Amino acid sequence: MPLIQATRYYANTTKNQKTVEYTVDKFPGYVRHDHFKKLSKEDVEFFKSVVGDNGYIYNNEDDLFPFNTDWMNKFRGKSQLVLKPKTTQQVSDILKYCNEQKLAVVPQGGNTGLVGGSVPVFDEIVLSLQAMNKIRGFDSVSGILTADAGCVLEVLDNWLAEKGYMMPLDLGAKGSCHIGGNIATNAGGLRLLRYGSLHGTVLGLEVVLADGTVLDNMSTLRKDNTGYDLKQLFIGSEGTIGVITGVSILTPHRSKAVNVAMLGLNSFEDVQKAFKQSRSELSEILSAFEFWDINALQMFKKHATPKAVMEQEYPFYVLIETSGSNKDHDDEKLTNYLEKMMTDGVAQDGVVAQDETQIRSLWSLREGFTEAMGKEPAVYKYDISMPVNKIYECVQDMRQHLKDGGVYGQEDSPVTDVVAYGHVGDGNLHLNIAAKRLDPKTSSLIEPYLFEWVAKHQGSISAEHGLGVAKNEFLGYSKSPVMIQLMKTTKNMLDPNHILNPYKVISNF
Ligand code: FAD
Ligand code: 2HG
Ligand code: ZN
Repeated sequence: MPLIQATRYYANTTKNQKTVEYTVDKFPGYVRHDHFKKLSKEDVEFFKSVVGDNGYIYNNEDDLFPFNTDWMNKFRGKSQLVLKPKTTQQVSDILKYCNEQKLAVVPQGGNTGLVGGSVPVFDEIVLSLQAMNKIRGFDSVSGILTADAGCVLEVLDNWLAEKGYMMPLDLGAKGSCHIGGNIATNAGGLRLLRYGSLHGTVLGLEVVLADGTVLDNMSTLRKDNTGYDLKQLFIGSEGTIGVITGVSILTPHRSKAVNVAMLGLNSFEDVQKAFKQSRSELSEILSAFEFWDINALQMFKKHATPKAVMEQEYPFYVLIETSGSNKDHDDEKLTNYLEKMMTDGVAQDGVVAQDETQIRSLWSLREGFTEAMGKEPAVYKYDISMPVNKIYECVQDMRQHLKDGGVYGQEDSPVTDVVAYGHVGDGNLHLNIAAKRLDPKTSSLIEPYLFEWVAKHQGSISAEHGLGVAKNEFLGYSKSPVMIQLMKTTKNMLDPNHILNPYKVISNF
């Protein structure tokens, strides 16, 4: 099975200040909480005394723009101040002051979040962790890494590679996202199937609470059953109850043998068969099982230099990665599996990467869909989880629903495509609806229809990206009233003045 070489896809992510609308203009309905103070010159003077002359950006529209605008160019705030503390003590001094003065704050990592959680809605101060980027320590026996929260995921992974270890998570945004941001969003990514969620791999956290208190829970223990596991609260809390400043994380050994294959299939039924079989045949060496549909491939080709990785096109594709310690053993297992898939008629075609460059090429196709979608005039982005056998039913149902609603299927329809990709192994679908523009009719056809569908099938309205401002009002589709009340009680207890990331996750108190 030869690989037809794919070229790496680099997107143009240059943001254009003039064309990105403010969140409050685009999505009217937000009201600035009037108990928040407006930033004064005296406040800025105080912050300068904490972070020094190079630790802030104030009142400079151009320099503030990248911190005010999210990765998708969909959400834009109006902050006049970005703070870049270098130490946990500085974060503590900043939050203590903000809490006393009732100044609202948005913690920000690499700003790659996809639900508008990392940028202000109004004039909240941006607290960027980018200057807190030091590795604190590494135990090469246990594989436990301690680091500042602002370390970039890929930088950590490359650093660990030299020691024969790797980060237990990987995602397309690895070159920009921070480990603190990953933890704050409880990011899943491409290898959750193998290494599990951050709720398992994070061993300890250092968190600065809203009033400036430093919660030092930088445990490097794998076992510790002494009461409540407080760090878990902050994993996936999206900057609403504390600022993560330090991380202790368990890292696995880097696999000596990595193989990547891609299959072309005729149906989602076949995708499921291929997945089921991969679990039994590849078992302990299976490290990723990803899927996408033909629409995703075509979207990629529309925005990137065309690259045919297979001569013919198929309705579905899967990317399978194995990671093990014995190349011959893994090659044999993968070959047997692929041959079985072909002879059983489950797969119609397949390619296997022959070297590291080809492995990267296949992965960059899978990782490139988000950037390709980002080049469409408008995208309705959903990240849902459900039983695996429902994943494509959901996509087909949405296509039909949008056609029935008169917004999809005709030359002049506002919706141009309904694209699906995701992490099959995690029951996680990324449903992306491309449109000529965001319009109220299409929005009201999709929401809450999709969330009702997901809830009916015992799914989650946000599998891995979080709620931010994009999904917060729909929390009730995935959490019961009792759970939401407990979340509110927790928020009120840890951040009584609601200064941390207001308007996100839980909108009303
Ligand atoms: P930001 O975007 O800066 O912030 C995200 C949220 O976390 C915000 O609410 C912010 O307030 C909060 N936050 C950030 N840092 C801290 C901190 N130190 N303390 C407290 N709160 C903080 N996600 C997945 O789960 N799986 C994927 O496969 C995946 N792939 C992606 C691919 C691309 C191309 C892109 C652009 C995004 C992808 N994402 C994916 C989205 C994902 O949530 C993020 O990329 C990542 O986890 C966010 O990290 P960040 O440092 O950029 O955080
Ligand atoms: C992925 O798995 C990311 O590629 C992004 O979670 C998903 O673009 C998306 O919707
Ligand atoms: Zn994903």
